[in-house]
Amino acid sequence: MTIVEQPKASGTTGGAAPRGALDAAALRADFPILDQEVNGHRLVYLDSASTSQKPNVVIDAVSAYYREYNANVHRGIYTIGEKATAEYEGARARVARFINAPDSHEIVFTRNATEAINLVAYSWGRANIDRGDAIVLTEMEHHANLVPWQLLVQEKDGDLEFVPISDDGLLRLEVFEVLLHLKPKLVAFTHVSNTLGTINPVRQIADMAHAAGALVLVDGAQAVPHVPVDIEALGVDFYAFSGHKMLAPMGSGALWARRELLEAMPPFLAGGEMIREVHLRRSDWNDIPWKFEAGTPAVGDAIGLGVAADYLTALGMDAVRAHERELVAYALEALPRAVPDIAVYGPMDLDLRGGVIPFNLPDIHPHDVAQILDRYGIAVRAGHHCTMPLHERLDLAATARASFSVFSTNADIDALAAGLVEVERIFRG
Ligand code: 7TS
Repeated sequence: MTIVEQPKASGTTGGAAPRGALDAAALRADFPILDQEVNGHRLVYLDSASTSQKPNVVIDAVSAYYREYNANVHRGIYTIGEKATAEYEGARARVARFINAPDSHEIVFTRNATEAINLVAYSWGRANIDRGDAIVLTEMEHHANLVPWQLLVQEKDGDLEFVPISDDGLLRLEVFEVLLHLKPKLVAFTHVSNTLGTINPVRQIADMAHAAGALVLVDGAQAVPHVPVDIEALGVDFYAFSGHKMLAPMGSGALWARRELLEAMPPFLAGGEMIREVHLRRSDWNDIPWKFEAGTPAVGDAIGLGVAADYLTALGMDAVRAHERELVAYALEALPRAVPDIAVYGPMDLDLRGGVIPFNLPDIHPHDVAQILDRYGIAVRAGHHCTMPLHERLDLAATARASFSVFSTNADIDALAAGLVEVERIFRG
């Protein structure tokens, strides 16, 4: 069995040597999907904000689970069942280490960030939000961190308030300060915007929210794959993220929450696994985190998530961040050079921006842009990226979006730039 070994990433110096810069070109060998042609061209995958590609170590770990020790967890008296349980719980410890969570029992495995946020909205939210209570969100939230709160306040007759953004895509904290006078019970916001790339000042916002008596939930779906995340340093109460955006399998994700909150929260989904004792008319709940993991979990996917976390740690999240910062700098220069009339949105300060480039070409619908780019093997997303209110705020129907991961290179951006020249040639003749 292979997966207990620490994954090695080929783009690192490895061993105990100081972590160097990330060699994305070398790293690409770890991602088998990249070694193919699409429509006669090298696949240029620029949609990692939707989902990242998966390295061999993750694919192999999932495969090893199914080939060698597929069994249900927390039940087996037999060897492969014990092995599955040990690897599943080991994955929880790996994920906890990755985000510097103080206690691995504070990690609840979920299917994705959406489920993690819904868990909080249903469990904590329904127990704690009453008539007239305010929840503060922001204008840049993904629908996953908006709609669950809409449902909650509709049910409870609560109130949603929104921190507006500036024209360059930053949260207007002076307005947030005023909203805190409403004494919200919860402040929930994204760490990194999936549409604008904005990196929000989590610690500062959390400190302001706590000073006003609110709890803080952070949507980390676009942060954990791209910037170092240290739960202790961030000082938040809930942190939700998806595995599939951080090189892990589809269907993996996690919620981190402070132990005392998880212990006080009622169950979300009910059934097997999450109980200690069941009688016909009442039941007792299991300890955390299993209280929140009803039914048979996605064991192989969780194991893959643990391996992905170790893979990113081996690369060094500082190196990952530095690499993506360089890609953004390169793109912000290369794209307008190739197509001078391009409009690029989001903060232009590279310290405040992750690896996401939303853009438009005048009078060309982003769907057409994406479709023509696909002819050249270039994958970008077009649409509202599940941030319709943000697009409304920016007065945009839609945008095209290129987004990066550890395996993205300047050559990918060059291909995008050349593709955009072709788009303009086709549309403008
Ligand atoms: N939060 C943010 C900030 C996201 O970007 C996404 C997905 C989610 C939550 C939901 O993640 P899920 O794994 O639960 O679906 N964002 C995108 C995107 O930008 N393009 O496709 C999915």
